[in-house]
Amino acid sequence: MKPRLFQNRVVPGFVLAILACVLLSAANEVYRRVPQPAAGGSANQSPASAATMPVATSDRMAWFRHDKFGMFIHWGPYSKLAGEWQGHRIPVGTEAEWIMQRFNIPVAEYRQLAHQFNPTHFNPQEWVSLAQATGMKYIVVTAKHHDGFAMYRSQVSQYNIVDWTPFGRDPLMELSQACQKAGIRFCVYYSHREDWDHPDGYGNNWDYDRSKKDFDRYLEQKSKPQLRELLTNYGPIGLVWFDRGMDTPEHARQIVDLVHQLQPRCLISGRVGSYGQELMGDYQDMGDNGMPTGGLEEYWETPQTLNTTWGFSRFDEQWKTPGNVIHRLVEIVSQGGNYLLNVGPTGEGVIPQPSVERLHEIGAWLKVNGEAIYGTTYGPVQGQSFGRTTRKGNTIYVHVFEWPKGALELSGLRSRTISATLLAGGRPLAFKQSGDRVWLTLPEEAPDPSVSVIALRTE
Ligand code: FHN
Repeated sequence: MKPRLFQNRVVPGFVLAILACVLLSAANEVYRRVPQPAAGGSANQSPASAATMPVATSDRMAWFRHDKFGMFIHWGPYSKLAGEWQGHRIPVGTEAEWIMQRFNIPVAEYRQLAHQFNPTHFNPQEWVSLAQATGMKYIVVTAKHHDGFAMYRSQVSQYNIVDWTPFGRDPLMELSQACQKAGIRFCVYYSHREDWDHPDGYGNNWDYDRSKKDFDRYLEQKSKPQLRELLTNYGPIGLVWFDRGMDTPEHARQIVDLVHQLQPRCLISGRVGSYGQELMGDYQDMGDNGMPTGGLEEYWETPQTLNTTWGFSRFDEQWKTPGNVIHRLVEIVSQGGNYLLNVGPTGEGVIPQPSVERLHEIGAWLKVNGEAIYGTTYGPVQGQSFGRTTRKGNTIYVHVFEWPKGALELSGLRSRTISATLLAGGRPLAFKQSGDRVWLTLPEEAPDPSVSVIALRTE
């Protein structure tokens, strides 16, 4: 039986329905019909005719399998609040992007706050260069989070960064172009079910009366048309990161079909909907910050924070160390997974300095040891106390967490070792092999304080 990783969180509900009618009609005003994309699309779009062409899953997954490491970006009007609203603080350890829901901020008020969102320091090239310097190969940016605010130019609703804020720029367009130029895969997060702004969206039961919601209306008025815009106007999209599942398999199927119709090569995250044994997306997502426990048979990914929140909080200083992140990366990749590591830019559009510093250190490690990560598969030798292994062709990469004194013993090898080399510095190591056991002679000092890697070329 295939393991299932998706965890759908239970949402706390508070019903404050006093303003529901007023807000319902006000919010409806800004949702309007969007012109359908013309068949064929523009030069950088997937042609509509390609929609009918099946693309083999393994072919579509090739980049995902190879790339291993991506940058998650949670950014929206909540970033400006930075974890505090009217003196109420989001406790450290919980998500600052949930501030609207946590304090039941009325839609009308949150909309006013969003009016003031003006990230004038946003520089897409800087973000993309940082991702590159970190060794990240794809970027997943929030096009719309649960607060319902579109971080791109949307004709579906004026409630978007171009029409609603003094900023007036389309950061997703700028990021997609910067990504394309740099050779980084551009991907979007889209909250397809949860929407606290739309009267029929899931999750806001403090402004809107749950019993009056028509979820299909939300899907047709907002979720699907906005996805259509994203998949039509922003060039090739590597994957759409859906979150928190869907109410029914039928609705999830509609979303999947829509993506496939517009961009057949685009991948779909597992959280689009998962029903018993049926995975509707292309790969599994673990729970937030989840680490594998072994035995995973499918393509999978784990989204993780660098401190404890996704969206920016000025109170959260609980940063993971670069060493911890490198350990996680190795652990994840040694079990065949991908690591999607989050940054939460500020309301001004700046990635916080503690994140930048950590990412540079991780990037420095990957510069030396990247061949033991990218394009590798499960390690052939699992469950070793000293560290982990990955494999590419006939090379086994031994990632040493605990550097032993003098020699390292490795058991469970099925082939003869031809050479052993430290990736840091390229120094060859003496070794002996007997059956499935290899003894490697090590220098006294670990070349890397976090994880040192030895490449074993085998027959
Ligand atoms: O509710 C979201 C949360 O804000 C964040 O986007 C994470 C990222 O994996 N996903 C949801 C919770 O699982």
